[in-house]
Amino acid sequence: MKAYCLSHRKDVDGLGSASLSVAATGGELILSDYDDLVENLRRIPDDAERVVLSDLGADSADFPEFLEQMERLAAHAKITYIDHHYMSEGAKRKLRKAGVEVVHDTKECASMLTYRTFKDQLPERARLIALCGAVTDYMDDSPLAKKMMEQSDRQFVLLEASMLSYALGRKEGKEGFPEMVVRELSRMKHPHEILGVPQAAVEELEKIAQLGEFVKAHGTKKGRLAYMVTGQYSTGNIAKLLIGAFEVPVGVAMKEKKKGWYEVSLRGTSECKVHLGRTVAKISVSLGGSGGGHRKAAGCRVPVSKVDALIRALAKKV
Ligand SMILES: [Mn+2]
Repeated sequence: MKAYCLSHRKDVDGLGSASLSVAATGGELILSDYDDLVENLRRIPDDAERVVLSDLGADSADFPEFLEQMERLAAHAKITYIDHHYMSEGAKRKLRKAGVEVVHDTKECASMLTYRTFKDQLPERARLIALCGAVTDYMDDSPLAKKMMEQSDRQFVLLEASMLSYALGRKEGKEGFPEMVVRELSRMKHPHEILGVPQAAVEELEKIAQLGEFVKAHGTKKGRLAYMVTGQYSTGNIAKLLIGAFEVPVGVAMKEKKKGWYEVSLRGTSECKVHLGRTVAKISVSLGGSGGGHRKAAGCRVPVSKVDALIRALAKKV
C-alpha cells in the first residue's frame, strides 16, 4: 500500500508521532514545519492510499490551501489527521466533510493521540515514544499520559525524553538528523540506543549550563516579557532561559535564519495571560509574517524590520 506519514519536524512530539505512524502503517516519511506544510503535501501523489498527518497545526492562515490538498488526496486515500494544536469547530467540520478522519484533543500531545489511534498495531515499546512526546510538550499530566506514566519507570521516561530533546536541540538544522531519529524510533529503538543521540545530548547540556548567564547579560526586559536576539543558539532554549533570568511570564527569542526574516520562539509560564500560539498568530499575520503554536509554547516568522512592532504588541497582551 502506498502510505505517507507527514509530521512536525521540530520537536520530540512531532518526531514521536511520526515514528508511531510510520511503525503502524509502514508509510514514507515527510517531515514538515508549519509554514511549508502545503508545499510538502503537494509532494504526495494523487494515487496515495493512506495518509497520516500529525502535530501540524493546520488551522492557520493557509487552511484553505491545506483543505484543497486534503480534498485532492481524499479522492484515493484514507486520511487521518492527528493533532493537539488549537483547531476551530468549523475547520474540523470542513476536514470531516472532505472525508478526513480527525483525531483532535488539546489535552493530550500528538504522540499520545497517535499511540491511541494505532495502539493495536504497535508493540510494547511504542509506549515510551508516546510518553517522550508528552513529557517534552509538558503534557504528561493529561489523562492518558498520566495513567501511562504511572505504569512506567518515571525516571527512565524523563531521561530518555530529555536526552532526545537535547540531542535534537544540538542537531537543530542538521540535514537528515530528524529523519534518522524517526527511522530508528519507528524500529522501536530507545533514544539512548540511537547512534549519536547520547553524545549530542551531553554537548547540549554543557552549552545550556553556560547559557544562563549569557542570557541574563544580553536579554532585555519589556513589561512582562524578556527578549533577545541570538545568532547561534536554539531560540526555544533562549526563550525558556529568559523567563528565569528576568523572572517574567514570557520569554521571546529570535534568530535571523533566512536573510531579512526573524524566526521567533515564545515560551510562557502559567502566569501568562493569553494563549501564546493564538496571540502570536494574529500579531505576526498583521505584520506580514506567520505563526502559531500552543498556549505556553509558540513560534512565528516576521520581517526583521517588524521586530519592534512585534515586541510592543506582545508586551501589551501578555
Ligand atoms: Mn506537539
